[in-house]
Amino acid sequence: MVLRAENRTQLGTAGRKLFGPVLVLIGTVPALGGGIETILADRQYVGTTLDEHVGRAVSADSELLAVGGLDRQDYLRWDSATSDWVLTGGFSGSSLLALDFHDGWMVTVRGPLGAAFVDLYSWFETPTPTGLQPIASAGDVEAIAATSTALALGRPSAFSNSGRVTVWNNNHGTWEPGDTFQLLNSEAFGFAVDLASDGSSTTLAIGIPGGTGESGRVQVWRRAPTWNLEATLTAPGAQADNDFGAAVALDGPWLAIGAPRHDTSFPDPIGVNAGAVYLYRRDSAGTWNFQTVLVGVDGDQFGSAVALKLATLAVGAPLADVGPHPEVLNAGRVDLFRRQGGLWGQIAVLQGPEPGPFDHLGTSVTISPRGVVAGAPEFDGPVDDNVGIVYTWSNTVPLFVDGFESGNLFAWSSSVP
Ligand SMILES: [Ca+2]
Ligand SMILES: [Ca+2]
Ligand SMILES: [Ca+2]
Repeated sequence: MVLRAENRTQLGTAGRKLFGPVLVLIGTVPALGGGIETILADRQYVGTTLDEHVGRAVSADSELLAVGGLDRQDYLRWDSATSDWVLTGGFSGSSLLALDFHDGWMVTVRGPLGAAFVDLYSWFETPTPTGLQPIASAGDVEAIAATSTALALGRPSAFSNSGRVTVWNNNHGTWEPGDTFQLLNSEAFGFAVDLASDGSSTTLAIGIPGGTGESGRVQVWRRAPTWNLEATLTAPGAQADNDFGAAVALDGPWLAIGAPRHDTSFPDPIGVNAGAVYLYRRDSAGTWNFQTVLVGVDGDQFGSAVALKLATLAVGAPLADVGPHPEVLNAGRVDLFRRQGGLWGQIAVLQGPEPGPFDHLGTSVTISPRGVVAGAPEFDGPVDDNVGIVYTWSNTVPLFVDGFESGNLFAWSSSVP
């Protein structure tokens, strides 16, 4: 089964655009209905200075939104009194490579170029260093994932043509170095990582998009209680230079893998680097089975970023042209899919209110119970270029999900505040 990412876009009335280091409410989001609709962002958070590239990285849960730029990291906290995100802290003078936040723990990579280090925080009212950092001291961490019990750091260029992924474990509040994963003679090992924990086991996905002329792979490891390689996945009909594994996202038994340089012969006969996202599902025997593939259109690089949570998949296509009249070149977009009965279908296209050429929306994307968040790090401000911007689309993620996979999204077995 092949589902095509719908390319139809329809811009509505442009929202009010304000600039400055505040999260600005710019509109309201319509309720989700049937069919594919275009949803414009309801809030935006804009960079302020030249080449700040705000939105290179984003991470969020229900209480905290973390925004990364080239020389800046900002943290916004959900204020239930005003029902809005409020800026509560940040860092500057650092070159952020990646960040993630989970279950009260936040890990960021920052530091001057060439000497980045990893910071680990517990988060209550303010970001509080644990006193254990830096937990890595190298300028080569490019991917991170975090849960309350484990961290994974991807260092794809750490060791020439090999790369490494290191795991740190939370031992009753003390973070300790754990196992190291490495694959010799494999380019870009650890370019993307994700972790999922279900209490008794931890799953680690390692993206290996490969080098020139190679097709990518993804390793899936499971710790219960020792690490076991459950699968090495390649795209069905794998092509060279598809970058399969450039983005990975785990959620329960589901794994989404981005291949942003996948070429399509259909629907576009010259769909060079249209991009694709492959979905796999783990069965009770521990086998990861290919389920479906979602594809972009010519040059979109659909699948450059993926987020998977709450039966929802958000896919960044940063080189998508959005329009319709005339199309804005490489403004980028985010496509939103929902799972129902084990099948995935597109429900929405997410855009900013005023897409600009080469904004690259969808370079980063994350899913919070409060909605989808995505970055357009080459967005131009009124004065300076490439200040970057982060958008939120509230109420685009279901609060209630059937955790037993029956497919009935309205029969809830868990709730997320
Ligand atoms: Ca290609
Ligand atoms: Ca394009
Ligand atoms: Ca720009």
